[in-house]
Amino acid sequence: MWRGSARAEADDDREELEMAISEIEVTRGILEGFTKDFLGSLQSDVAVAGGGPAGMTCAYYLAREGLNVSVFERNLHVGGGMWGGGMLFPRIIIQEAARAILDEFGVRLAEFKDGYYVGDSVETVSKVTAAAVDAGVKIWVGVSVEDVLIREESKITGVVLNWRAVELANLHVDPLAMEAKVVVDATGHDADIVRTVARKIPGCKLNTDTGGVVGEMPMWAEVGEEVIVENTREVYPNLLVSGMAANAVYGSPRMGAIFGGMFLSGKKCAGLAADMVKNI
Ligand code: 48F
Repeated sequence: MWRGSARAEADDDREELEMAISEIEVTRGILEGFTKDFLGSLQSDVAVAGGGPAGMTCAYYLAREGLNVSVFERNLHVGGGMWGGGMLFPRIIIQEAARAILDEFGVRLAEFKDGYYVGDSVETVSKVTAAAVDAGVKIWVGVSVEDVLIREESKITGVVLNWRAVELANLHVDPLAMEAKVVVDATGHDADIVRTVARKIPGCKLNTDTGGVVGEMPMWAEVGEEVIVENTREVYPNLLVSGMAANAVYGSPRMGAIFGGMFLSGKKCAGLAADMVKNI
């Protein structure tokens, strides 16, 4: 019965497919669609570097408030460290404190021990991504944030972008730039953007105990999760740090495949960024 109706539908689809197809129109659609969206993001409220759990959560809450927010992800997919779960077992662990955020994304979690929940990595990435896109986040994949825009008063005013493919091929190609009132470093363990700022701005003093990037400590999940929200801060004028990058910058431990802190950090970061945008 089902197979029969599926076949009938497939026949209908095939008939509908019988139209003249122009490669030029395919090309036009891609270029025009991309250019329109790219121009719409040229002067945004918040630019988020990194599309892992922290960056995507941050972007989602900002877009939900009606802000213009872009996520730049150097891979061809968002999700960061979620896909691989723990040691390639595609499951992530969430603790009670972060459950409400995952519920908001519609991710199904199973409690396997008091306060510990397990979620499917693929489902989590997919639903977080869908929620972010539906909220209005613009996601740019295959794009690396290679630098920041800086102005006299030592403020970060945007991001400098290039294709990841250009980076990998080691080609000498000058980048393009996008303006943003606030930039978020959600690049994970590398804390790529904060490190770039520390390296390139003469006499740069970050808002850390040492004035520089302290560096990540070895794994201690309980402490890492406890301090990550506090570490989610403005580390340099107009530059916030979220997720594992926050622990790396402030010298706190990593935590492995427990992800609650990443979502909580992303949500806190959205609140900080929204306040900063309002006050600019
Ligand atoms: O690594 P990632 O998932 O960071 P996160 O959101 O979450 C950390 C967890 O995945 C895990 C953990 C759980 O306890 O410790 O590691 O803090 O996502 C960071 C994303 O940033 C991208 C990178 O490809 C990854 O998807 N990224 C890194 N540098 C750049 C970048 C860059 N310069 N430009 C664009 N994307």
